[in-house]
Amino acid sequence: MSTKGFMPIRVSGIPVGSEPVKRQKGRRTGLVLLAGACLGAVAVCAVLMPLVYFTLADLQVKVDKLIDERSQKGLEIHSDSLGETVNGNEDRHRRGAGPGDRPPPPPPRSGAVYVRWGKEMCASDVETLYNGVVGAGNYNHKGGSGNYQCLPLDNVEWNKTQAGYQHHSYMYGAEYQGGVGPFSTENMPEGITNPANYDIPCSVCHVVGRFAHVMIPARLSCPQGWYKEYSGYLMSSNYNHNSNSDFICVDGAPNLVPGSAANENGALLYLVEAQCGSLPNGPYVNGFELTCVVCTK
Ligand SMILES: [Ca+2]
Ligand SMILES: [Ca+2]
Repeated sequence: MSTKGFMPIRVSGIPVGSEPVKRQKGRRTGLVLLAGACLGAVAVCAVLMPLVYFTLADLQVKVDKLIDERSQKGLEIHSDSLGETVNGNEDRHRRGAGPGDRPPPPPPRSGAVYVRWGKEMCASDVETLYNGVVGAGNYNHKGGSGNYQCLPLDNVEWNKTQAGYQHHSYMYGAEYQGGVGPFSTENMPEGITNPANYDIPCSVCHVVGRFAHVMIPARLSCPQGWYKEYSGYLMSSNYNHNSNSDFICVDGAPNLVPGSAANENGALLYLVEAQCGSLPNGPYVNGFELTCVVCTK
Protein backbone atom coordinates (compact mmCIF):
# COMPACT_ATOMS: atom_id res chain seq x y z
CA MET A 1 0.00 0.00 0.00
CA SER A 2 1.41 3.18 -0.97
CA THR A 3 1.98 5.86 1.73
CA LYS A 4 1.68 8.43 -0.86
CA GLY A 5 -1.13 10.63 0.20
CA PHE A 6 -0.78 9.58 3.87
CA MET A 7 -2.21 12.25 6.16
CA PRO A 8 -1.62 12.26 9.94
CA ILE A 9 -4.65 11.61 12.11
CA ARG A 10 -5.85 14.79 13.95
CA VAL A 11 -7.75 14.70 17.21
CA SER A 12 -9.72 17.84 17.97
CA GLY A 13 -7.78 19.74 15.41
CA ILE A 14 -4.42 18.61 16.88
CA PRO A 15 -2.25 16.69 14.54
CA VAL A 16 -1.31 13.20 15.74
CA GLY A 17 2.29 11.99 15.46
CA SER A 18 5.69 13.67 16.18
CA GLU A 19 4.52 17.33 15.46
CA PRO A 20 2.35 17.81 18.60
CA VAL A 21 5.33 16.87 20.83
CA LYS A 22 7.44 19.53 19.20
CA ARG A 23 4.70 22.10 19.69
CA GLN A 24 4.39 21.30 23.41
CA LYS A 25 8.11 21.80 23.84
CA GLY A 26 7.93 25.08 21.94
CA ARG A 27 5.05 26.27 24.12
CA ARG A 28 6.97 25.65 27.30
CA THR A 29 9.96 27.38 25.89
CA GLY A 30 7.74 30.31 24.98
CA LEU A 31 6.27 30.43 28.48
CA VAL A 32 9.74 30.35 29.99
CA LEU A 33 10.86 33.13 27.72
CA LEU A 34 7.74 35.15 28.51
CA ALA A 35 8.27 34.70 32.24
CA GLY A 36 11.89 35.63 31.84
CA ALA A 37 10.95 38.67 29.87
CA CYS A 38 8.49 39.72 32.55
CA LEU A 39 11.03 39.20 35.31
CA GLY A 40 13.56 41.13 33.22
CA ALA A 41 11.05 43.92 32.68
CA VAL A 42 10.32 44.05 36.43
CA ALA A 43 14.06 44.19 37.13
CA VAL A 44 14.51 46.94 34.55
CA CYS A 45 11.58 48.84 36.01
CA ALA A 46 13.01 48.48 39.50
CA VAL A 47 16.28 49.98 38.28
CA LEU A 48 14.76 52.70 36.11
CA MET A 49 11.96 53.90 38.42
CA PRO A 50 14.22 55.79 40.84
CA LEU A 51 15.98 57.37 37.88
CA VAL A 52 12.63 58.35 36.38
CA TYR A 53 11.51 59.71 39.79
CA PHE A 54 14.58 61.86 40.21
CA THR A 55 14.37 63.01 36.58
CA LEU A 56 10.73 64.00 37.05
CA ALA A 57 11.56 65.86 40.28
CA ASP A 58 14.35 67.72 38.52
CA LEU A 59 12.01 68.47 35.64
CA GLN A 60 9.40 69.84 38.07
CA VAL A 61 11.99 72.21 39.57
CA LYS A 62 12.89 73.44 36.10
CA VAL A 63 9.24 73.91 35.19
CA ASP A 64 8.62 75.90 38.40
CA LYS A 65 11.63 78.09 37.61
CA LEU A 66 10.37 78.71 34.08
CA ILE A 67 6.93 79.64 35.43
CA ASP A 68 8.49 82.16 37.84
CA GLU A 69 10.57 83.70 35.05
CA ARG A 70 7.55 83.97 32.79
CA SER A 71 5.53 85.53 35.62
CA GLN A 72 8.20 88.20 36.13
CA LYS A 73 8.39 88.88 32.42
CA GLY A 74 4.64 89.10 32.39
CA LEU A 75 4.75 91.80 35.11
CA GLU A 76 7.35 93.74 33.14
CA ILE A 77 5.29 93.46 30.01
CA HIS A 78 2.24 94.55 32.01
CA SER A 79 4.13 97.55 33.38
CA ASP A 80 5.26 98.47 29.90
CA SER A 81 1.70 98.17 28.76
CA LEU A 82 0.61 100.49 31.59
CA GLY A 83 3.29 102.97 30.54
CA GLU A 84 1.95 102.84 27.02
CA THR A 85 -1.51 103.37 28.45
CA VAL A 86 -0.37 106.48 30.39
CA ASN A 87 1.38 107.83 27.31
CA GLY A 88 -1.68 107.00 25.34
CA ASN A 89 -3.78 109.00 27.79
CA GLU A 90 -1.38 111.93 27.48
CA ASP A 91 -1.62 111.67 23.71
CA ARG A 92 -5.38 111.62 23.99
CA HIS A 93 -5.23 114.64 26.31
CA ARG A 94 -3.14 116.52 23.77
CA ARG A 95 -5.60 115.57 21.06
CA GLY A 96 -8.50 116.51 23.31
CA ALA A 97 -9.65 114.60 26.37
CA GLY A 98 -12.76 112.57 25.99
CA PRO A 99 -15.63 112.63 28.49
CA GLY A 100 -14.53 111.25 31.86
CA ASP A 101 -10.80 111.62 31.10
CA ARG A 102 -8.82 113.44 33.78
CA PRO A 103 -6.04 115.77 32.64
CA PRO A 104 -2.58 114.92 33.97
CA PRO A 105 -1.47 116.93 37.02
CA PRO A 106 0.55 120.05 36.24
CA PRO A 107 4.30 119.92 36.86
CA PRO A 108 5.36 121.09 40.34
CA ARG A 109 5.65 124.86 40.48
CA SER A 110 6.06 125.41 44.21
CA GLY A 111 9.27 126.07 46.08
CA ALA A 112 10.97 128.00 48.84
CA VAL A 113 10.33 131.69 49.51
CA TYR A 114 12.80 134.03 51.19
CA VAL A 115 13.52 137.76 51.43
CA ARG A 116 16.63 139.12 49.80
CA TRP A 117 17.36 142.07 52.04
CA GLY A 118 19.26 144.92 50.36
CA LYS A 119 18.49 143.92 46.72
CA GLU A 120 15.75 145.37 44.58
CA MET A 121 15.45 142.19 42.49
CA CYS A 122 15.96 138.48 42.99
CA ALA A 123 18.53 136.56 40.97
CA SER A 124 17.71 136.10 37.27
CA ASP A 125 16.83 132.41 37.70
CA VAL A 126 14.52 133.10 40.67
CA GLU A 127 11.01 134.51 40.53
CA THR A 128 10.63 137.95 42.15
CA LEU A 129 7.23 137.83 43.87
CA TYR A 130 7.48 141.52 44.59
CA ASN A 131 10.04 144.08 45.63
CA GLY A 132 9.98 147.10 47.86
CA VAL A 133 11.72 148.68 50.82
CA VAL A 134 12.66 147.51 54.28
CA GLY A 135 10.42 148.70 57.11
CA ALA A 136 10.24 148.24 60.88
CA GLY A 137 9.47 150.12 64.11
CA ASN A 138 11.20 153.42 64.90
CA TYR A 139 14.72 153.16 66.31
CA ASN A 140 13.80 155.47 69.18
CA HIS A 141 10.55 153.82 70.27
CA LYS A 142 10.53 151.52 73.26
CA GLY A 143 7.75 149.39 71.90
CA GLY A 144 6.34 148.60 68.52
CA SER A 145 7.43 145.75 66.33
CA GLY A 146 10.98 144.53 66.22
CA ASN A 147 10.96 142.46 63.05
CA TYR A 148 11.81 143.87 59.63
CA GLN A 149 9.32 143.70 56.77
CA CYS A 150 9.72 143.92 53.01
CA LEU A 151 7.06 146.48 52.08
CA PRO A 152 5.88 146.56 48.44
CA LEU A 153 5.87 149.89 46.60
CA ASP A 154 3.56 148.79 43.78
CA ASN A 155 -0.12 147.90 44.11
CA VAL A 156 -0.38 148.89 47.76
CA GLU A 157 -3.96 148.15 48.82
CA TRP A 158 -6.01 149.61 51.63
CA ASN A 159 -9.23 148.56 53.29
CA LYS A 160 -11.59 150.69 55.46
CA THR A 161 -8.95 153.29 56.38
CA GLN A 162 -9.40 156.17 58.78
CA ALA A 163 -7.39 159.39 58.41
CA GLY A 164 -5.16 160.46 61.30
CA TYR A 165 -3.59 158.43 64.15
CA GLN A 166 -5.91 156.44 66.36
CA HIS A 167 -3.70 153.43 67.00
CA HIS A 168 -0.31 152.95 68.56
CA SER A 169 1.86 150.85 66.33
CA TYR A 170 3.83 152.33 63.44
CA MET A 171 5.80 151.29 60.41
CA TYR A 172 8.90 153.24 59.35
CA GLY A 173 11.21 152.89 56.44
CA ALA A 174 14.72 151.65 57.18
CA GLU A 175 18.03 153.37 56.44
CA TYR A 176 21.56 152.13 56.35
CA GLN A 177 23.37 153.59 59.32
CA GLY A 178 27.12 153.92 59.51
CA GLY A 179 29.64 153.82 56.69
CA VAL A 180 30.03 151.44 53.83
CA GLY A 181 32.00 149.07 56.01
CA PRO A 182 32.68 145.79 54.26
CA PHE A 183 29.84 146.18 51.75
CA SER A 184 30.62 146.15 48.05
CA THR A 185 29.63 149.34 46.22
CA GLU A 186 29.34 147.60 42.84
CA ASN A 187 25.52 147.74 42.81
CA MET A 188 25.23 151.25 44.23
CA PRO A 189 24.62 154.25 41.97
CA GLU A 190 27.75 155.54 40.31
CA GLY A 191 29.80 157.82 42.51
CA ILE A 192 28.32 156.63 45.79
CA THR A 193 30.83 155.17 48.16
CA ASN A 194 28.87 155.44 51.38
CA PRO A 195 25.34 154.06 51.74
CA ALA A 196 24.66 155.91 55.00
CA ASN A 197 21.10 157.29 55.22
CA TYR A 198 20.04 155.62 51.99
CA ASP A 199 16.85 153.61 52.23
CA ILE A 200 17.17 149.88 51.84
CA PRO A 201 15.45 147.92 49.06
CA CYS A 202 14.36 144.31 49.34
CA SER A 203 12.79 141.61 47.20
CA VAL A 204 10.78 138.52 47.99
CA CYS A 205 12.05 135.56 46.02
CA HIS A 206 10.36 132.31 45.02
CA VAL A 207 12.73 129.58 43.96
CA VAL A 208 10.89 126.75 42.17
CA GLY A 209 11.88 123.18 42.91
CA ARG A 210 13.77 123.89 46.14
CA PHE A 211 11.52 123.54 49.13
CA ALA A 212 13.50 124.57 52.20
CA HIS A 213 15.48 127.67 53.03
CA VAL A 214 17.69 128.69 55.89
CA MET A 215 19.71 131.76 56.88
CA ILE A 216 22.99 130.78 58.47
CA PRO A 217 24.82 133.49 60.45
CA ALA A 218 28.61 133.62 60.41
CA ARG A 219 28.81 131.67 57.15
CA LEU A 220 29.38 132.62 53.52
CA SER A 221 28.86 129.14 52.06
CA CYS A 222 26.11 126.55 52.26
CA PRO A 223 26.23 122.96 53.50
CA GLN A 224 26.85 120.29 50.88
CA GLY A 225 23.74 119.68 48.79
CA TRP A 226 22.32 123.18 49.45
CA TYR A 227 22.18 126.02 46.93
CA LYS A 228 23.56 129.44 47.85
CA GLU A 229 20.99 132.18 47.14
CA TYR A 230 23.08 135.06 48.39
CA SER A 231 25.45 136.05 51.16
CA GLY A 232 26.21 139.26 52.98
CA TYR A 233 26.29 140.71 56.47
CA LEU A 234 24.05 140.54 59.48
CA MET A 235 22.33 143.81 60.33
CA SER A 236 20.03 144.85 63.14
CA SER A 237 19.12 147.78 65.40
CA ASN A 238 21.55 149.76 67.56
CA TYR A 239 22.08 148.22 71.00
CA ASN A 240 21.80 151.66 72.61
CA HIS A 241 18.54 152.61 70.96
CA ASN A 242 15.16 151.97 72.40
CA SER A 243 14.07 149.66 69.61
CA ASN A 244 14.96 146.03 69.66
CA SER A 245 14.89 144.32 66.26
CA ASP A 246 15.64 141.01 64.56
CA PHE A 247 18.85 140.18 62.79
CA ILE A 248 18.50 140.08 59.02
CA CYS A 249 20.95 139.01 56.33
CA VAL A 250 21.62 141.97 54.02
CA ASP A 251 23.14 141.31 50.60
CA GLY A 252 26.88 141.95 50.54
CA ALA A 253 26.56 144.02 47.33
CA PRO A 254 23.35 145.93 48.07
CA ASN A 255 21.33 148.35 46.00
CA LEU A 256 20.23 151.69 47.41
CA VAL A 257 16.79 153.18 46.90
CA PRO A 258 17.44 155.94 44.32
CA GLY A 259 17.02 159.48 45.66
CA SER A 260 16.73 158.39 49.29
CA ALA A 261 19.92 159.98 50.67
CA ALA A 262 18.07 162.29 53.07
CA ASN A 263 18.58 161.46 56.73
CA GLU A 264 15.03 160.82 57.87
CA ASN A 265 15.79 158.04 60.31
CA GLY A 266 12.86 155.78 61.17
CA ALA A 267 14.09 152.20 61.36
CA LEU A 268 17.87 151.98 61.30
CA LEU A 269 20.10 149.11 60.29
CA TYR A 270 23.57 148.59 61.71
CA LEU A 271 26.20 146.02 61.02
CA VAL A 272 26.53 143.45 63.79
CA GLU A 273 29.87 142.77 65.51
CA ALA A 274 30.87 139.79 67.60
CA GLN A 275 31.17 140.19 71.38
CA CYS A 276 33.02 137.25 72.85
CA GLY A 277 32.45 135.84 76.30
CA SER A 278 29.45 133.58 76.25
CA LEU A 279 30.11 133.61 72.51
CA PRO A 280 33.32 131.55 72.16
CA ASN A 281 36.44 133.61 71.44
CA GLY A 282 37.56 131.52 68.51
CA PRO A 283 36.07 130.93 66.06
CA TYR A 284 34.43 134.29 66.90
CA VAL A 285 36.53 137.44 67.16
CA ASN A 286 35.70 140.55 69.12
CA GLY A 287 34.64 143.40 66.83
CA PHE A 288 34.48 141.39 63.59
CA GLU A 289 31.43 142.05 61.43
CA LEU A 290 29.31 138.92 61.20
CA THR A 291 28.60 137.46 57.78
CA CYS A 292 25.55 135.46 56.72
CA VAL A 293 24.32 133.27 53.88
CA VAL A 294 20.87 132.21 52.69
CA CYS A 295 20.63 128.64 51.36
CA THR A 296 17.87 126.62 49.75
CA LYS A 297 17.40 122.95 48.96
CA1 LIG B 1 17.00 158.09 53.92
CA1 LIG C 1 34.19 146.32 63.62
